[in-house]
Amino acid sequence: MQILTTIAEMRQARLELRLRRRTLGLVPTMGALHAGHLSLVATARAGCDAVAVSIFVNPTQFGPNEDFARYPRTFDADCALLEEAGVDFVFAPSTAEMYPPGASTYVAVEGVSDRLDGASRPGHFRGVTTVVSKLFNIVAPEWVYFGQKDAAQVAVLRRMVRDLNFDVEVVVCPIVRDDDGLAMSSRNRYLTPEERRQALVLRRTLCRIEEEAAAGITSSAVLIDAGRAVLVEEPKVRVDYFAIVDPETLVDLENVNAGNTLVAVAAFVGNTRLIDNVLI
Ligand code: PAJ
Repeated sequence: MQILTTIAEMRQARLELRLRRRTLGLVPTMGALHAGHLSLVATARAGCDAVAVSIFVNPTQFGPNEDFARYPRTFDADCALLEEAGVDFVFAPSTAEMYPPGASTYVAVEGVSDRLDGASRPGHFRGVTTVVSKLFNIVAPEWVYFGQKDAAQVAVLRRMVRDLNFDVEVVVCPIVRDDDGLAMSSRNRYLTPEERRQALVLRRTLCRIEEEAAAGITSSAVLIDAGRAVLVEEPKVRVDYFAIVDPETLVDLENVNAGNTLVAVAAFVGNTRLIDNVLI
């Protein structure tokens, strides 16, 4: 496995693959890797000749009062996991490599970037779409792998790929959970044992909605009420958003659209913001 820290090295590696007619899959990450990230890597490994994983804690997607400075950075452990997973390239540029002084160009997907996480975290998705565009230009993968865990991010990035005609196929992988049902996240390591227990209410809420929908309830308002009845079981969990939306536009749905409905929740457990979702 090669660890590349400059854009020039990454471009050279891509060029050599192309000369050998090898395809490349990219898994963008911010590191602090867990089994969720590794499931994306395994899917890429199965579908591409070569796999690149980027590790870059992207400052432009963090708000001024968010956790950029304390975001977990576990580079050596990440590389060990990626080596084990059969990854060919780790692209780990510095902040200055990605954003040289004076960098002032952004990619913004209007509308959809302002919903769900975009509504709570102004500017977040502009940072995501900018860095992912840059990664596409640098790594030039045939396939890129994202997790359904970040459902709003998937909607925004799919829209960007379509609108800007990026020559890359987006593959979305299912949410990986811990045994207790909590969706894996790099931020779970912020949780105290008590907060971790409280956080399980998010999964229980989504399961309740799934059950009610399976029983034939289609009204979003009725389903949200059923979900809220579960959420209040943990009064210390502060809901940020809880919505039933179209998975492509992230616009609220009055009624569940069988097979094409996203139920998404975000909440603060202590100071940690967690998200989870289910497609019904
Ligand atoms: P990060 O939070 O590190 O996540 C990297 C990828 O792993 C994302 O596509 C995310 O959806 C996926 N992922 C995280 N937890 C998962 C889980 N439990 N199951 C399945 N997939 C999971 O998302 C980002 O980084 C950044 O915004 C990035 C796209 C890298 C741009 O900076």
